[in-house]
Amino acid sequence: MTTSTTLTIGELESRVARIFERCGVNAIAAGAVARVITAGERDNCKSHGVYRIEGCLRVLKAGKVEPDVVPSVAEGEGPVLRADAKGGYASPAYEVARSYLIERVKTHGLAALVINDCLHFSALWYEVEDLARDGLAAISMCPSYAVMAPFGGKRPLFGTNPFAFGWPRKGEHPYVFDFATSVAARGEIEIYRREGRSLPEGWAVDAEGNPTTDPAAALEGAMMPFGGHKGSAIATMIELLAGAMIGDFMSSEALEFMGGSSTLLPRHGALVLAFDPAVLAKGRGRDPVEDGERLLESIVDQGARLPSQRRYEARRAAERDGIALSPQEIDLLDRLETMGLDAID
Ligand code: NDP
Ligand code: PYC
Repeated sequence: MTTSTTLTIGELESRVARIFERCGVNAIAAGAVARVITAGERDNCKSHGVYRIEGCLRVLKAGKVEPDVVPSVAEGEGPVLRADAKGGYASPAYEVARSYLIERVKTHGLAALVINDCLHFSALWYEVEDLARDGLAAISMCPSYAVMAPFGGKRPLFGTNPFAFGWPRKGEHPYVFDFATSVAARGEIEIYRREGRSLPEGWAVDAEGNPTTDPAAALEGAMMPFGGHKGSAIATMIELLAGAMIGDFMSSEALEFMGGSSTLLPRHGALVLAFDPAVLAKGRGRDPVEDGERLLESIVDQGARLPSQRRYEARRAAERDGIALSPQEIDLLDRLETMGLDAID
């Protein structure tokens, strides 16, 4: 019989931070990475929770992410804020830049945070929800590494290119959606492989371009965009805005940088756009957040659920009951904590 072990959110976060520090990551970065991974597990986003630790450390062992850098934010006053992650993980760069970003949005009504040269492994809802809690509307996007074919094609070109949006609400959790522009996140396919399950039809083609439901063949072949030509176009936009436009890698270059292997997490840039609704609606005599509220309530009134509702429910449960981890997950944490990078293949 398999019995799970329950940790509090704080206990899990401390364990994850200790693992990263044990592997040579400085305390600032280890704390930021632990927060985002723990938040993923807390909200039952399994593909970006504890599961991600091994991937993050594999890149570290391969020497493709810098463990001991402190991200910097370029000086200036304009609406474009540039953070240099210096080859480290993306989460510390976001944490270092967030208060500057909010200040710029308050000054200009809108601002863009450009993060360059980061190892991005996390769920994007984390940042847009955080900004929406400060009363801002926010959009976040990044390329990844070339594992997805364009609609009508069969060869990997785009990343799974996630896109997230956050909107502030009064007295409620922010409205947040966040999805990969592939049919599913790559992390999901890896979890199917690990669990020996077949993929649903239409998620991927194998290396010869034939449709496959075998996760291993899918990982060797190409994933498909969601929504056919529509997802493909959004993925293209993300390559352009959060790759070419910010002077950073697009997904094919990110894959090349990793030596062509999609077993390592990708290094590239990221773009976060934030808006102050009160400034953009100024002089119109309307409250955009209240107007938004009417829309969101009308969605729920029809019996539909809002995106992130599942996540917020999982969070409430985790805050009340803790986070249950499987024996395999606990074993992984134990091994990483005692052996550090020696526990990574
Ligand atoms: P999902 O398909 O699991 O979820 C997409 C969104 O739709 C979520 O906001 C989800 O909310 C919402 N949703 C799901 N079902 C419904 C429903 N019935 N009604 C209303 N809303 C619904 O996401 P993906 O698998 O595409 O992506 C998973 C994660 O992977 C994302 O967090 C993404 O950022 C991350 N990712 C990160 C990458 C990176 O490079 N860093 C690359 C690719 C993906 P809820 O969560 O509440 O179900
Ligand atoms: O799940 O597709 C994914 C992913 C790629 C990089 C980080 N997550």
